[in-house]
Amino acid sequence: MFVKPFSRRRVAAVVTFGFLLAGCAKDAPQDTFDPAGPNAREIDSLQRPVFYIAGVVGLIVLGAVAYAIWKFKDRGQDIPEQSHGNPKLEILLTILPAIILAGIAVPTVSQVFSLDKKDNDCVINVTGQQWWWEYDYVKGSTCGGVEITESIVTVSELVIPADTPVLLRITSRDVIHSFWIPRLNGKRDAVPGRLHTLRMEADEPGIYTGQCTEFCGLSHARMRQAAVALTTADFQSWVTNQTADYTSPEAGTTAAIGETTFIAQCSRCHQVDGLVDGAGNPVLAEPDRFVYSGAAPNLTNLMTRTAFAGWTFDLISDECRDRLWNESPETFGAAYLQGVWMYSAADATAPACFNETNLREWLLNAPAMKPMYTDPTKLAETGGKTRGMPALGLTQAQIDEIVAYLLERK
Ligand code: HEC
Ligand SMILES: [Cu+2]
Repeated sequence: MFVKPFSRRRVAAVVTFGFLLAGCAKDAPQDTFDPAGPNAREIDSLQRPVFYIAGVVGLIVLGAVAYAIWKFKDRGQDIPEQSHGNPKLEILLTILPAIILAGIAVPTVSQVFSLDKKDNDCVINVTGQQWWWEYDYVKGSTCGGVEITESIVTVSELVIPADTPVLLRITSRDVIHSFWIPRLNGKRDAVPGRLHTLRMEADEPGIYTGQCTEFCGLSHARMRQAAVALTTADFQSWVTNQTADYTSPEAGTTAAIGETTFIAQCSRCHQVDGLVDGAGNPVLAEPDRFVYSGAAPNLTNLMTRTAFAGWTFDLISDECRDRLWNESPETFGAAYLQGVWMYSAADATAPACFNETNLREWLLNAPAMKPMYTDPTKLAETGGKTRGMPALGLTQAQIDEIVAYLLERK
């Protein structure tokens, strides 16, 4: 059957579908209309009235257009008398919007300044890179009473104390990215060579997600991020764990073999703090020699994170993720601090929540999981450097060893 492209039924279907989609916003984890911190609330309290006023103006304009279309429709009547200009109407239509805009400008400008306060001692450097975020907790900062006595470098999942403002200092190593956790604050561009600050605070412990909002290449959609807020006591435990001394796997285990494999295959790009080689020398990554934009994620405590590679692939199973996300603010921290070991029995030898499939797939062939990684045949053009993580041609046995080793990075 032939259907006219703009049949009434089609239009009705599109409109209904639009309303249905709008309904999806309920319970969405990245909803700006559902603020979870003071800054986001301040923005919400401004965007709502502006949205309503704009909505009313929009309805009036649409109504006037519809009326004019209907009233002056060509019914074969004479061409109306031609006139030019209507000073009264023009002045009115200039002054009215000017008043509305001035009315909106006053709270907007004052809010720009109030959101820009730099009134806290918890400073975290945030660096965007195709296609993940690096966080560096500045040594000497105090976050919710917890002192950061040595720098902590982590990836994608920003852990902060709840009920405490943190100051993010945001930049980029390659192209422009934009940092955005909708329920906690507005967006802030990450521009190479510039430092932009963003003050952020979460009311309660929990997990707040976001994503890069500046198109930054074909894996832009796979550049996500999360902020995890913990009580001060839990945040202290997190900091203690992140700065704990390195422990080598027990000799003779698969993980111990994995340590050697890791040094051979991975540590030229990835830092694991405290790792030493067979001769007892520190193993230091040199990602600037091998990665186009200069860095690779720090893997010291990989298993304390819940997702990886731009927070795109889960490191925990769907079931555990649902359970974690539904924890109350009181119980959230205890589960989160266990990483992939959350919800495991105390005597468990294997973590209950580990999403092994995703990590194995990644180690086997990362470029297949994120578009626009460097074509390995074109390495000459980039001076041997790759964008993203290369496929290393590992055997299943090597992957087993490395996974066993990484499981102890908790
Ligand atoms: C040539 C440099 C390079 C080598 C070698 C390399 N990687 Fe990577 N790896 C990267 C880069 C760059 C990323 C970030 C990719 C992204 O998110 O788009 C990454 C991401 C990862 C991640 C995700 C981390 C996170 O929290 O987001 C893991 C896990 C990982 N690599 C493990 C390994 C292991 C294990 C090896 C050795 C078998 C290895 N990598 C070898 C460059 C490298
Ligand atoms: Cu980006």
